[in-house]
Amino acid sequence: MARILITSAIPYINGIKHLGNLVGSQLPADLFARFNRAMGHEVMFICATDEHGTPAELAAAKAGKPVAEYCAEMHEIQAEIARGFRLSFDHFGRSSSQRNHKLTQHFAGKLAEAGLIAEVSEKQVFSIDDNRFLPDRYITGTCPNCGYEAARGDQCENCTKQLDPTDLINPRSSISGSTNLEVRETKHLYLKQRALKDKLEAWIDSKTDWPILTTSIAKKWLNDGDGLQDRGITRDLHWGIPVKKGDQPWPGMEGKVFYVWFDAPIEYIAGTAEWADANGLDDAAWERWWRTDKGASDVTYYQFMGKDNVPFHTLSFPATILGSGEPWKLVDYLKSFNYLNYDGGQFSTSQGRGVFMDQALSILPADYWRWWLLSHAPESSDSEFTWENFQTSVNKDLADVLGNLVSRVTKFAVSKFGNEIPAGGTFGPLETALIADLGARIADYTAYMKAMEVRKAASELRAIWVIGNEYLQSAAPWSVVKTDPEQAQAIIRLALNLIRVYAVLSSPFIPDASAAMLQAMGTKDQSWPHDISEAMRALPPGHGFTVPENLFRKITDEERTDWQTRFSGVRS
Ligand code: B3M
Ligand code: ZN
Repeated sequence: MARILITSAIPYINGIKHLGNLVGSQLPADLFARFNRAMGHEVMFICATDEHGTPAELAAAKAGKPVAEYCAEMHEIQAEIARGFRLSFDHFGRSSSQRNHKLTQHFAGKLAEAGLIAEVSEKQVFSIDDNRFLPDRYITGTCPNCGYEAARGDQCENCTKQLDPTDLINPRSSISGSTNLEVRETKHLYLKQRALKDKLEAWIDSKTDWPILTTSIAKKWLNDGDGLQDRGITRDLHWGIPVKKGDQPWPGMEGKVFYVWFDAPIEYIAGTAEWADANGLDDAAWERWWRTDKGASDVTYYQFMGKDNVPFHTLSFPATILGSGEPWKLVDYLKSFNYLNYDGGQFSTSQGRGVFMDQALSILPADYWRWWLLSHAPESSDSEFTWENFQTSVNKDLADVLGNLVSRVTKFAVSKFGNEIPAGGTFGPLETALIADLGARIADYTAYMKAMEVRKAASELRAIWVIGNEYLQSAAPWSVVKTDPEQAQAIIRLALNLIRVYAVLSSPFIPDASAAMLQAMGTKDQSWPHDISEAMRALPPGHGFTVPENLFRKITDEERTDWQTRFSGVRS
Protein backbone atom coordinates (compact mmCIF):
# COMPACT_ATOMS: atom_id res chain seq x y z
CA MET A 1 0.00 0.00 0.00
CA ALA A 2 1.45 3.33 -1.10
CA ARG A 3 0.78 6.77 0.33
CA ILE A 4 -0.47 9.24 -2.22
CA LEU A 5 -0.81 12.98 -1.62
CA ILE A 6 -2.88 14.83 -4.21
CA THR A 7 -3.58 18.54 -4.48
CA SER A 8 -5.68 20.40 -7.01
CA ALA A 9 -4.96 24.06 -7.81
CA ILE A 10 -7.17 25.97 -5.42
CA PRO A 11 -9.98 27.90 -7.14
CA TYR A 12 -10.09 31.63 -6.65
CA ILE A 13 -12.88 32.87 -4.41
CA ASN A 14 -14.44 35.62 -6.55
CA GLY A 15 -17.15 33.64 -8.29
CA ILE A 16 -18.29 30.25 -9.49
CA LYS A 17 -15.85 28.42 -11.73
CA HIS A 18 -16.65 27.30 -15.27
CA LEU A 19 -16.26 23.82 -16.75
CA GLY A 20 -12.85 24.73 -18.19
CA ASN A 21 -11.53 25.44 -14.70
CA LEU A 22 -13.05 22.20 -13.43
CA VAL A 23 -11.47 19.96 -16.04
CA GLY A 24 -8.08 21.63 -15.67
CA SER A 25 -7.53 20.72 -12.04
CA GLN A 26 -10.17 19.56 -9.58
CA LEU A 27 -11.88 16.94 -11.73
CA PRO A 28 -8.81 15.01 -12.98
CA ALA A 29 -7.37 15.24 -9.46
CA ASP A 30 -10.57 13.64 -8.18
CA LEU A 31 -10.36 10.92 -10.83
CA PHE A 32 -6.84 10.12 -9.69
CA ALA A 33 -7.77 10.20 -6.00
CA ARG A 34 -10.68 7.82 -6.54
CA PHE A 35 -8.54 5.48 -8.62
CA ASN A 36 -5.80 5.33 -6.01
CA ARG A 37 -8.30 4.65 -3.24
CA ALA A 38 -9.71 1.85 -5.41
CA MET A 39 -6.16 0.47 -5.67
CA GLY A 40 -6.13 0.26 -1.89
CA HIS A 41 -3.61 3.08 -1.39
CA GLU A 42 -3.75 5.58 1.43
CA VAL A 43 -4.81 8.85 -0.20
CA MET A 44 -4.84 12.45 1.04
CA PHE A 45 -6.69 14.71 -1.40
CA ILE A 46 -6.66 18.41 -0.59
CA CYS A 47 -8.25 21.43 -2.21
CA ALA A 48 -9.32 24.86 -0.89
CA THR A 49 -10.52 28.28 -1.89
CA ASP A 50 -7.90 30.90 -2.74
CA GLU A 51 -9.24 33.92 -0.89
CA HIS A 52 -6.79 36.82 -0.81
CA GLY A 53 -5.84 39.60 -3.20
CA THR A 54 -7.37 42.60 -4.91
CA PRO A 55 -9.99 40.70 -6.98
CA ALA A 56 -11.52 39.31 -3.75
CA GLU A 57 -11.63 42.79 -2.20
CA LEU A 58 -13.24 44.25 -5.29
CA ALA A 59 -15.77 41.43 -5.66
CA ALA A 60 -16.77 41.89 -2.01
CA ALA A 61 -17.12 45.64 -2.49
CA LYS A 62 -19.29 45.03 -5.54
CA ALA A 63 -21.46 42.64 -3.53
CA GLY A 64 -21.68 45.30 -0.80
CA LYS A 65 -20.23 42.97 1.85
CA PRO A 66 -17.25 42.95 4.16
CA VAL A 67 -14.59 40.86 2.45
CA ALA A 68 -14.38 38.22 5.22
CA GLU A 69 -18.13 37.68 5.06
CA TYR A 70 -18.08 37.56 1.27
CA CYS A 71 -15.32 34.94 1.28
CA ALA A 72 -17.09 32.80 3.89
CA GLU A 73 -20.25 32.78 1.78
CA MET A 74 -18.46 32.09 -1.49
CA HIS A 75 -16.49 29.30 0.13
CA GLU A 76 -19.73 27.60 1.18
CA ILE A 77 -21.14 28.00 -2.33
CA GLN A 78 -18.04 26.51 -3.94
CA ALA A 79 -17.98 23.68 -1.39
CA GLU A 80 -21.61 22.83 -2.15
CA ILE A 81 -20.96 22.75 -5.89
CA ALA A 82 -17.89 20.59 -5.34
CA ARG A 83 -20.07 18.10 -3.44
CA GLY A 84 -22.53 18.28 -6.34
CA PHE A 85 -19.77 17.20 -8.72
CA ARG A 86 -18.76 14.48 -6.25
CA LEU A 87 -15.27 15.89 -5.79
CA SER A 88 -13.97 13.63 -3.07
CA PHE A 89 -11.64 15.99 -1.22
CA ASP A 90 -10.46 14.80 2.14
CA HIS A 91 -10.63 18.46 3.00
CA PHE A 92 -11.74 21.60 1.20
CA GLY A 93 -9.91 24.30 3.09
CA ARG A 94 -9.59 28.06 3.01
CA SER A 95 -6.41 30.00 2.34
CA SER A 96 -7.64 32.58 4.86
CA SER A 97 -7.53 29.98 7.68
CA GLN A 98 -5.47 30.57 10.81
CA ARG A 99 -3.43 27.52 9.84
CA ASN A 100 -2.41 29.26 6.63
CA HIS A 101 -1.68 32.51 8.44
CA LYS A 102 0.71 30.71 10.76
CA LEU A 103 2.39 28.61 8.08
CA THR A 104 2.81 31.49 5.64
CA GLN A 105 4.38 33.65 8.35
CA HIS A 106 6.53 30.69 9.35
CA PHE A 107 7.89 30.25 5.81
CA ALA A 108 8.57 33.98 5.47
CA GLY A 109 10.49 33.89 8.76
CA LYS A 110 12.59 30.92 7.64
CA LEU A 111 13.33 32.56 4.29
CA ALA A 112 14.45 35.70 6.10
CA GLU A 113 16.70 33.65 8.42
CA ALA A 114 18.26 32.06 5.34
CA GLY A 115 19.05 35.53 3.96
CA LEU A 116 16.66 35.06 1.05
CA ILE A 117 14.46 38.12 1.67
CA ALA A 118 15.34 41.62 0.50
CA GLU A 119 13.52 44.76 1.64
CA VAL A 120 13.03 47.04 -1.33
CA SER A 121 11.68 50.57 -1.43
CA GLU A 122 9.70 51.35 -4.52
CA LYS A 123 7.36 53.94 -5.94
CA GLN A 124 3.75 52.99 -6.47
CA VAL A 125 0.59 54.71 -7.54
CA PHE A 126 -1.72 55.58 -4.63
CA SER A 127 -5.35 56.49 -5.25
CA ILE A 128 -6.40 59.11 -2.72
CA ASP A 129 -10.13 58.67 -3.33
CA ASP A 130 -9.94 54.86 -3.16
CA ASN A 131 -7.58 55.15 -0.17
CA ARG A 132 -5.34 52.39 -1.50
CA PHE A 133 -2.31 51.60 -3.55
CA LEU A 134 -3.33 50.45 -6.99
CA PRO A 135 -1.84 47.31 -8.51
CA ASP A 136 -0.54 48.13 -12.01
CA ARG A 137 -3.41 46.45 -13.78
CA TYR A 138 -5.95 48.56 -11.90
CA ILE A 139 -4.68 51.75 -13.47
CA THR A 140 -6.08 52.77 -16.85
CA GLY A 141 -4.88 55.47 -19.21
CA THR A 142 -3.82 56.37 -22.72
CA CYS A 143 -1.00 54.32 -24.22
CA PRO A 144 2.03 56.50 -25.02
CA ASN A 145 2.91 54.13 -27.84
CA CYS A 146 -0.32 53.77 -29.84
CA GLY A 147 -2.78 56.21 -28.29
CA TYR A 148 -5.22 53.48 -27.17
CA GLU A 149 -7.31 55.09 -24.42
CA ALA A 150 -8.01 52.08 -22.22
CA ALA A 151 -4.46 50.74 -21.76
CA ARG A 152 -3.70 49.03 -18.45
CA GLY A 153 -0.82 50.03 -16.24
CA ASP A 154 1.03 46.77 -16.86
CA GLN A 155 0.46 46.40 -20.60
CA CYS A 156 -1.37 47.95 -23.53
CA GLU A 157 -3.90 45.45 -24.77
CA ASN A 158 -4.00 47.14 -28.16
CA CYS A 159 -0.30 47.22 -29.14
CA THR A 160 0.91 44.71 -26.47
CA LYS A 161 3.65 47.10 -25.25
CA GLN A 162 4.69 46.38 -21.67
CA LEU A 163 4.11 49.51 -19.63
CA ASP A 164 4.80 51.06 -16.28
CA PRO A 165 1.79 52.80 -14.77
CA THR A 166 3.75 56.06 -14.81
CA ASP A 167 4.04 55.80 -18.62
CA LEU A 168 0.29 56.23 -19.04
CA ILE A 169 -1.14 59.55 -20.20
CA ASN A 170 -4.15 60.71 -18.10
CA PRO A 171 -3.96 57.80 -15.65
CA ARG A 172 -7.06 56.96 -13.62
CA SER A 173 -8.11 54.33 -11.12
CA SER A 174 -9.95 51.43 -12.77
CA ILE A 175 -11.77 50.91 -9.50
CA SER A 176 -13.37 54.32 -9.08
CA GLY A 177 -12.31 56.19 -12.21
CA SER A 178 -10.67 58.80 -9.99
CA THR A 179 -7.74 60.75 -11.42
CA ASN A 180 -6.74 61.91 -7.97
CA LEU A 181 -3.59 59.75 -7.96
CA GLU A 182 -0.11 60.25 -6.64
CA VAL A 183 3.11 58.29 -6.62
CA ARG A 184 4.14 57.23 -3.13
CA GLU A 185 7.12 55.45 -1.75
CA THR A 186 6.41 52.05 -0.19
CA LYS A 187 8.53 49.17 1.09
CA HIS A 188 8.13 45.54 0.02
CA LEU A 189 9.71 42.17 0.65
CA TYR A 190 11.30 40.32 -2.26
CA LEU A 191 12.10 36.63 -2.33
CA LYS A 192 15.57 36.25 -3.84
CA GLN A 193 14.63 33.54 -6.31
CA ARG A 194 17.77 34.18 -8.37
CA ALA A 195 19.84 32.85 -5.50
CA LEU A 196 17.89 29.60 -5.73
CA LYS A 197 18.17 29.21 -9.49
CA ASP A 198 20.75 26.40 -9.47
CA LYS A 199 18.85 24.40 -6.89
CA LEU A 200 15.60 24.85 -8.79
CA GLU A 201 17.19 23.91 -12.08
CA ALA A 202 18.76 20.76 -10.67
CA TRP A 203 15.46 19.80 -9.14
CA ILE A 204 13.51 20.33 -12.38
CA ASP A 205 16.18 18.47 -14.37
CA SER A 206 15.75 15.51 -12.06
CA LYS A 207 12.07 15.23 -13.09
CA THR A 208 12.61 13.24 -16.25
CA ASP A 209 9.14 11.69 -16.22
CA TRP A 210 7.20 14.97 -16.16
CA PRO A 211 4.90 15.87 -19.06
CA ILE A 212 6.55 18.08 -21.71
CA LEU A 213 3.93 20.75 -21.07
CA THR A 214 5.09 21.07 -17.47
CA THR A 215 8.86 21.05 -17.99
CA SER A 216 8.81 23.29 -21.05
CA ILE A 217 6.96 26.00 -19.15
CA ALA A 218 9.27 25.65 -16.15
CA LYS A 219 12.39 25.85 -18.33
CA LYS A 220 11.09 28.83 -20.23
CA TRP A 221 10.61 30.83 -17.05
CA LEU A 222 13.89 29.67 -15.63
CA ASN A 223 15.97 30.77 -18.60
CA ASP A 224 14.05 33.24 -20.74
CA GLY A 225 15.25 36.81 -21.04
CA ASP A 226 16.81 37.85 -17.77
CA GLY A 227 15.91 34.46 -16.34
CA LEU A 228 14.38 33.90 -12.98
CA GLN A 229 13.41 37.17 -11.29
CA ASP A 230 13.36 38.00 -7.61
CA ARG A 231 9.72 38.26 -6.68
CA GLY A 232 7.71 40.69 -4.57
CA ILE A 233 5.89 38.69 -1.91
CA THR A 234 4.06 41.51 -0.09
CA ARG A 235 1.31 43.95 -1.00
CA ASP A 236 -0.28 47.10 0.37
CA LEU A 237 -3.73 45.65 0.87
CA HIS A 238 -6.09 45.37 3.80
CA TRP A 239 -7.23 41.77 3.22
CA GLY A 240 -4.63 39.05 3.46
CA ILE A 241 -2.11 37.45 5.79
CA PRO A 242 -0.34 40.13 7.87
CA VAL A 243 3.39 40.29 7.20
CA LYS A 244 5.24 38.77 10.13
CA LYS A 245 8.54 37.01 10.65
CA GLY A 246 7.28 33.76 12.15
CA ASP A 247 5.27 34.98 15.12
CA GLN A 248 7.33 38.18 15.47
CA PRO A 249 6.39 41.57 14.04
CA TRP A 250 8.32 42.65 10.92
CA PRO A 251 9.52 46.20 11.52
CA GLY A 252 8.61 48.52 8.68
CA MET A 253 6.04 46.13 7.24
CA GLU A 254 3.15 47.04 9.50
CA GLY A 255 -0.25 47.09 7.80
CA LYS A 256 0.98 45.06 4.82
CA VAL A 257 -0.01 41.57 3.77
CA PHE A 258 1.64 38.74 1.86
CA TYR A 259 0.99 38.53 -1.87
CA VAL A 260 -1.82 36.10 -2.65
CA TRP A 261 0.43 33.88 -4.76
CA PHE A 262 2.85 33.56 -1.86
CA ASP A 263 0.26 32.20 0.54
CA ALA A 264 -1.97 30.25 -1.90
CA PRO A 265 0.27 27.18 -2.46
CA ILE A 266 1.18 27.08 1.23
CA GLU A 267 -2.54 26.40 1.72
CA TYR A 268 -1.94 22.89 0.34
CA ILE A 269 -0.04 22.22 3.54
CA ALA A 270 -2.31 24.35 5.73
CA GLY A 271 -5.36 22.62 4.22
CA THR A 272 -3.99 19.29 5.39
CA ALA A 273 -3.52 20.77 8.87
CA GLU A 274 -7.14 22.02 8.68
CA TRP A 275 -8.14 18.44 7.80
CA ALA A 276 -6.40 17.21 10.96
CA ASP A 277 -8.10 19.91 13.05
CA ALA A 278 -11.52 19.11 11.56
CA ASN A 279 -11.03 15.44 12.47
CA GLY A 280 -9.73 16.06 15.98
CA LEU A 281 -6.24 14.80 15.10
CA ASP A 282 -2.87 16.09 16.25
CA ASP A 283 -0.11 17.76 14.22
CA ALA A 284 1.64 14.45 13.62
CA ALA A 285 -1.38 13.37 11.54
CA TRP A 286 -0.81 16.03 8.88
CA GLU A 287 2.96 16.29 9.26
CA ARG A 288 3.35 12.68 8.16
CA TRP A 289 2.12 13.85 4.74
CA TRP A 290 4.37 16.87 4.46
CA ARG A 291 7.50 16.58 6.57
CA THR A 292 10.05 14.11 5.31
CA ASP A 293 11.55 14.04 8.83
CA LYS A 294 8.15 13.06 10.21
CA GLY A 295 7.07 10.20 8.00
CA ALA A 296 6.51 11.80 4.58
CA SER A 297 9.55 10.30 2.89
CA ASP A 298 7.41 7.45 1.57
CA VAL A 299 4.69 9.79 0.28
CA THR A 300 4.35 10.42 -3.46
CA TYR A 301 2.98 13.88 -4.09
CA TYR A 302 0.95 14.75 -7.23
CA GLN A 303 -0.28 18.21 -8.23
CA PHE A 304 -2.99 18.98 -10.81
CA MET A 305 -3.40 22.36 -12.50
CA GLY A 306 -4.00 24.36 -15.68
CA LYS A 307 -0.93 25.41 -17.66
CA ASP A 308 -1.19 29.04 -16.54
CA ASN A 309 -0.43 27.95 -12.98
CA VAL A 310 2.67 25.92 -13.80
CA PRO A 311 5.31 28.67 -13.25
CA PHE A 312 4.09 29.25 -9.71
CA HIS A 313 4.30 25.55 -8.92
CA THR A 314 7.58 24.73 -10.63
CA LEU A 315 9.50 27.83 -9.51
CA SER A 316 7.87 30.07 -6.91
CA PHE A 317 6.43 27.51 -4.51
CA PRO A 318 9.49 25.22 -4.73
CA ALA A 319 11.62 28.33 -4.07
CA THR A 320 9.66 28.89 -0.87
CA ILE A 321 10.11 25.27 0.17
CA LEU A 322 13.75 24.84 -0.81
CA GLY A 323 14.62 28.26 0.58
CA SER A 324 13.12 27.46 3.97
CA GLY A 325 15.87 24.90 4.49
CA GLU A 326 13.35 22.64 6.21
CA PRO A 327 12.44 19.11 5.12
CA TRP A 328 9.07 19.79 3.51
CA LYS A 329 7.76 17.54 0.76
CA LEU A 330 8.24 18.82 -2.80
CA VAL A 331 5.95 17.78 -5.60
CA ASP A 332 6.91 14.49 -7.26
CA TYR A 333 4.70 14.70 -10.32
CA LEU A 334 2.98 17.73 -11.78
CA LYS A 335 0.11 17.05 -14.17
CA SER A 336 -0.84 20.15 -16.15
CA PHE A 337 -3.62 20.80 -18.62
CA ASN A 338 -4.22 22.95 -21.67
CA TYR A 339 -7.41 24.97 -22.04
CA LEU A 340 -10.92 23.84 -22.76
CA ASN A 341 -12.64 26.19 -25.20
CA TYR A 342 -16.35 26.79 -25.43
CA ASP A 343 -18.36 26.54 -28.61
CA GLY A 344 -16.09 28.41 -31.01
CA GLY A 345 -14.52 30.75 -28.45
CA GLN A 346 -13.10 30.79 -24.97
CA PHE A 347 -14.67 30.19 -21.61
CA SER A 348 -14.42 33.49 -19.77
CA THR A 349 -15.13 34.21 -16.15
CA SER A 350 -14.90 37.96 -16.56
CA GLN A 351 -17.25 37.93 -19.54
CA GLY A 352 -19.49 35.21 -18.13
CA ARG A 353 -19.07 33.12 -21.29
CA GLY A 354 -19.66 29.37 -21.23
CA VAL A 355 -21.23 26.95 -18.78
CA PHE A 356 -20.51 27.48 -15.09
CA MET A 357 -20.44 24.69 -12.55
CA ASP A 358 -23.74 25.57 -10.88
CA GLN A 359 -25.52 25.92 -14.23
CA ALA A 360 -24.19 22.57 -15.41
CA LEU A 361 -25.60 20.78 -12.36
CA SER A 362 -28.93 22.53 -12.76
CA ILE A 363 -29.49 20.85 -16.12
CA LEU A 364 -27.91 17.40 -15.74
CA PRO A 365 -26.42 15.26 -12.96
CA ALA A 366 -22.68 15.22 -12.28
CA ASP A 367 -21.86 11.95 -14.06
CA TYR A 368 -22.89 13.30 -17.47
CA TRP A 369 -20.49 16.20 -17.11
CA ARG A 370 -17.72 14.19 -15.50
CA TRP A 371 -17.79 11.71 -18.33
CA TRP A 372 -17.72 14.28 -21.12
CA LEU A 373 -15.13 16.50 -19.49
CA LEU A 374 -12.73 13.74 -18.55
CA SER A 375 -13.05 11.89 -21.85
CA HIS A 376 -12.24 15.19 -23.61
CA ALA A 377 -9.66 16.50 -21.16
CA PRO A 378 -7.33 19.05 -22.82
CA GLU A 379 -4.15 17.04 -22.34
CA SER A 380 -1.97 17.14 -25.45
CA SER A 381 -3.66 20.28 -26.82
CA ASP A 382 -6.58 22.59 -26.13
CA SER A 383 -9.97 20.95 -26.62
CA GLU A 384 -13.43 22.30 -27.24
CA PHE A 385 -16.83 21.87 -25.69
CA THR A 386 -19.70 21.89 -28.17
CA TRP A 387 -23.26 20.96 -27.38
CA GLU A 388 -23.39 18.57 -30.37
CA ASN A 389 -20.36 16.69 -29.14
CA PHE A 390 -21.72 16.62 -25.60
CA GLN A 391 -25.05 15.22 -26.78
CA THR A 392 -23.35 12.58 -28.95
CA SER A 393 -20.99 11.38 -26.22
CA VAL A 394 -23.66 11.20 -23.55
CA ASN A 395 -26.19 9.48 -25.79
CA LYS A 396 -23.74 7.01 -27.28
CA ASP A 397 -21.31 6.17 -24.51
CA LEU A 398 -23.47 6.49 -21.45
CA ALA A 399 -27.02 5.79 -22.63
CA ASP A 400 -26.58 3.42 -25.61
CA VAL A 401 -23.55 1.48 -24.49
CA LEU A 402 -23.37 1.34 -20.70
CA GLY A 403 -26.91 2.23 -19.60
CA ASN A 404 -28.51 0.02 -22.19
CA LEU A 405 -26.39 -3.00 -21.30
CA VAL A 406 -27.30 -2.73 -17.63
CA SER A 407 -30.98 -2.34 -18.29
CA ARG A 408 -31.23 -5.08 -20.95
CA VAL A 409 -29.37 -7.63 -18.87
CA THR A 410 -31.15 -7.00 -15.58
CA LYS A 411 -34.63 -6.83 -17.11
CA PHE A 412 -34.16 -9.96 -19.16
CA ALA A 413 -32.66 -11.84 -16.20
CA VAL A 414 -35.54 -10.97 -13.90
CA SER A 415 -38.18 -11.85 -16.47
CA LYS A 416 -36.68 -15.26 -17.25
CA PHE A 417 -34.97 -16.39 -14.08
CA GLY A 418 -36.20 -14.15 -11.25
CA ASN A 419 -34.24 -11.91 -8.86
CA GLU A 420 -31.34 -14.25 -8.16
CA ILE A 421 -28.26 -15.00 -10.18
CA PRO A 422 -29.07 -18.16 -12.13
CA ALA A 423 -26.95 -21.28 -11.58
CA GLY A 424 -27.27 -23.21 -14.84
CA GLY A 425 -24.78 -23.91 -17.63
CA THR A 426 -21.04 -23.31 -17.86
CA PHE A 427 -18.87 -20.69 -19.53
CA GLY A 428 -18.09 -21.63 -23.15
CA PRO A 429 -15.70 -20.26 -25.81
CA LEU A 430 -17.46 -16.90 -26.16
CA GLU A 431 -17.23 -16.31 -22.42
CA THR A 432 -13.61 -17.42 -22.29
CA ALA A 433 -12.77 -15.05 -25.17
CA LEU A 434 -14.54 -12.16 -23.47
CA ILE A 435 -12.73 -12.79 -20.21
CA ALA A 436 -9.35 -12.86 -21.95
CA ASP A 437 -10.11 -9.68 -23.86
CA LEU A 438 -11.30 -7.95 -20.70
CA GLY A 439 -8.19 -8.99 -18.81
CA ALA A 440 -5.91 -7.38 -21.36
CA ARG A 441 -7.97 -4.22 -21.59
CA ILE A 442 -8.31 -3.81 -17.84
CA ALA A 443 -4.53 -4.04 -17.55
CA ASP A 444 -4.19 -1.22 -20.11
CA TYR A 445 -6.89 0.82 -18.44
CA THR A 446 -5.23 0.44 -15.04
CA ALA A 447 -1.88 1.49 -16.51
CA TYR A 448 -3.38 4.61 -18.11
CA MET A 449 -5.08 5.57 -14.87
CA LYS A 450 -1.86 5.13 -12.98
CA ALA A 451 -0.06 7.31 -15.51
CA MET A 452 -2.82 10.00 -15.35
CA GLU A 453 -3.43 9.58 -19.08
CA VAL A 454 -7.00 10.73 -18.66
CA ARG A 455 -8.27 10.59 -22.24
CA LYS A 456 -6.62 7.28 -22.99
CA ALA A 457 -8.09 5.83 -19.82
CA ALA A 458 -11.54 7.08 -20.80
CA SER A 459 -11.34 5.56 -24.26
CA GLU A 460 -10.11 2.25 -22.83
CA LEU A 461 -13.03 2.26 -20.40
CA ARG A 462 -15.42 2.95 -23.27
CA ALA A 463 -13.88 0.05 -25.19
CA ILE A 464 -14.39 -2.17 -22.15
CA TRP A 465 -18.09 -1.26 -22.13
CA VAL A 466 -18.31 -1.85 -25.88
CA ILE A 467 -16.88 -5.37 -25.80
CA GLY A 468 -19.52 -6.31 -23.22
CA ASN A 469 -22.22 -5.17 -25.61
CA GLU A 470 -20.63 -7.02 -28.49
CA TYR A 471 -20.44 -10.16 -26.40
CA LEU A 472 -24.15 -9.93 -25.57
CA GLN A 473 -24.94 -9.36 -29.21
CA SER A 474 -23.18 -12.56 -30.23
CA ALA A 475 -24.12 -14.64 -27.19
CA ALA A 476 -27.78 -13.54 -27.70
CA PRO A 477 -29.30 -14.97 -24.50
CA TRP A 478 -32.76 -13.88 -25.67
CA SER A 479 -32.59 -16.45 -28.52
CA VAL A 480 -30.50 -19.05 -26.70
CA VAL A 481 -33.06 -19.19 -23.88
CA LYS A 482 -35.57 -20.73 -26.28
CA THR A 483 -33.37 -23.67 -27.22
CA ASP A 484 -30.86 -23.99 -24.37
CA PRO A 485 -32.10 -22.27 -21.17
CA GLU A 486 -29.14 -23.66 -19.15
CA GLN A 487 -26.69 -21.89 -21.46
CA ALA A 488 -28.78 -18.70 -21.28
CA GLN A 489 -28.36 -18.85 -17.50
CA ALA A 490 -24.57 -19.01 -17.84
CA ILE A 491 -24.60 -16.01 -20.18
CA ILE A 492 -26.72 -14.00 -17.75
CA ARG A 493 -24.61 -15.02 -14.77
CA LEU A 494 -21.59 -13.70 -16.58
CA ALA A 495 -23.39 -10.53 -17.70
CA LEU A 496 -24.57 -9.71 -14.17
CA ASN A 497 -21.02 -10.14 -12.90
CA LEU A 498 -19.88 -7.92 -15.73
CA ILE A 499 -22.16 -5.18 -14.38
CA ARG A 500 -20.38 -5.32 -11.03
CA VAL A 501 -17.01 -5.20 -12.74
CA TYR A 502 -18.15 -2.21 -14.82
CA ALA A 503 -19.35 -0.45 -11.70
CA VAL A 504 -15.95 -0.85 -10.07
CA LEU A 505 -13.94 0.16 -13.14
CA SER A 506 -16.19 3.13 -13.91
CA SER A 507 -16.44 4.54 -10.41
CA PRO A 508 -13.59 7.08 -10.73
CA PHE A 509 -15.35 8.59 -13.76
CA ILE A 510 -19.05 8.23 -12.93
CA PRO A 511 -19.35 7.56 -9.20
CA ASP A 512 -23.13 7.93 -8.93
CA ALA A 513 -23.96 5.51 -11.73
CA SER A 514 -21.38 3.15 -10.31
CA ALA A 515 -23.01 3.26 -6.87
CA ALA A 516 -26.42 2.62 -8.45
CA MET A 517 -25.05 -0.39 -10.32
CA LEU A 518 -23.46 -1.87 -7.21
CA GLN A 519 -26.64 -1.34 -5.27
CA ALA A 520 -28.69 -3.06 -7.97
CA MET A 521 -26.21 -5.96 -7.88
CA GLY A 522 -26.80 -6.19 -4.14
CA THR A 523 -23.10 -5.91 -3.32
CA LYS A 524 -20.60 -3.69 -1.59
CA ASP A 525 -17.73 -5.60 -3.13
CA GLN A 526 -15.73 -2.90 -4.88
CA SER A 527 -12.54 -4.87 -5.30
CA TRP A 528 -10.63 -4.00 -8.44
CA PRO A 529 -10.72 -6.88 -10.98
CA HIS A 530 -6.99 -7.62 -10.94
CA ASP A 531 -7.88 -11.24 -11.58
CA ILE A 532 -10.66 -11.02 -14.12
CA SER A 533 -11.65 -14.71 -14.19
CA GLU A 534 -12.18 -14.58 -10.48
CA ALA A 535 -13.98 -11.23 -10.72
CA MET A 536 -16.44 -12.67 -13.25
CA ARG A 537 -17.50 -15.20 -10.61
CA ALA A 538 -17.63 -12.81 -7.64
CA LEU A 539 -21.44 -12.79 -7.54
CA PRO A 540 -22.35 -16.49 -7.06
CA PRO A 541 -25.50 -18.33 -8.16
CA GLY A 542 -28.39 -17.50 -5.86
CA HIS A 543 -27.11 -13.97 -5.09
CA GLY A 544 -29.98 -11.44 -5.16
CA PHE A 545 -30.10 -8.40 -7.46
CA THR A 546 -32.60 -5.85 -8.72
CA VAL A 547 -33.23 -3.81 -11.87
CA PRO A 548 -31.83 -0.31 -11.34
CA GLU A 549 -33.60 2.85 -12.39
CA ASN A 550 -32.55 3.95 -15.85
CA LEU A 551 -28.92 4.98 -15.36
CA PHE A 552 -28.68 7.59 -18.11
CA ARG A 553 -31.25 9.36 -20.17
CA LYS A 554 -30.64 10.69 -23.64
CA ILE A 555 -30.28 14.35 -24.45
CA THR A 556 -32.90 15.32 -27.00
CA ASP A 557 -32.30 17.63 -29.96
CA GLU A 558 -34.68 20.19 -28.46
CA GLU A 559 -32.75 20.25 -25.21
CA ARG A 560 -29.50 20.61 -27.06
CA THR A 561 -30.65 23.61 -29.07
CA ASP A 562 -32.35 25.10 -26.04
CA TRP A 563 -29.17 24.88 -23.94
CA GLN A 564 -27.07 26.10 -26.81
CA THR A 565 -29.15 29.29 -26.97
CA ARG A 566 -29.44 29.66 -23.22
CA PHE A 567 -25.67 29.49 -22.73
CA SER A 568 -24.61 31.37 -25.84
CA GLY A 569 -24.57 34.81 -24.31
CA VAL A 570 -23.17 36.36 -21.22
CA ARG A 571 -24.05 35.17 -17.77
CA SER A 572 -26.11 37.79 -15.99
N1 B3M B 1 -6.26 30.40 -7.62
C1 B3M B 1 -5.53 30.34 -9.96
C2 B3M B 1 -6.90 30.21 -10.47
O1 B3M B 1 -7.91 30.27 -9.75
C3 B3M B 1 -5.22 30.10 -8.55
C4 B3M B 1 -4.58 28.78 -8.30
C5 B3M B 1 -3.82 28.78 -7.05
S1 B3M B 1 -3.01 27.28 -6.80
C6 B3M B 1 -2.12 27.49 -5.41
O2 B3M B 1 -6.97 30.05 -11.67
ZN1 ZN C 1 -0.62 50.77 -27.10
